[in-house]
Amino acid sequence: MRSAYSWAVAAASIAATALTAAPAAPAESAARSFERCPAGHFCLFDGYDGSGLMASFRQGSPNLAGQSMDNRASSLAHNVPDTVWCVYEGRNYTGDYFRVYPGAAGPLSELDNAISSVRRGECSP
Ligand SMILES: [Ca+2]
Repeated sequence: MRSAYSWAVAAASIAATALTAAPAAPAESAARSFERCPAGHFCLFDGYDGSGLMASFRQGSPNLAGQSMDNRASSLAHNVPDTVWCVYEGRNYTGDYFRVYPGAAGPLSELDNAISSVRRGECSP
């Protein structure tokens, strides 16, 4: 059985983040947040709120163990314009998955500490 989850709250989440990031956000807080994810990258974080270890991608990874992020990501940030990304429970883009839309930033609820691969583009089971 496969299931797909959409990222419904993404737009609201990134909007709130952008507001709090305004001019004089302390460096300490910025370093722990989703804004660490560079433009043009898709990022995974160990912590729920963009904190902890971060792995950033331009194309993806078939095995997140290579980025020390296997079964570890608890939140994500999607800073790639105009491109859907897909995260998978299994290695090599297998198992449960969900698609992530541009601008998304927030905690992983369904696949918390369970993602093992991720790639740019539409989900293809
Ligand atoms: Ca985690």
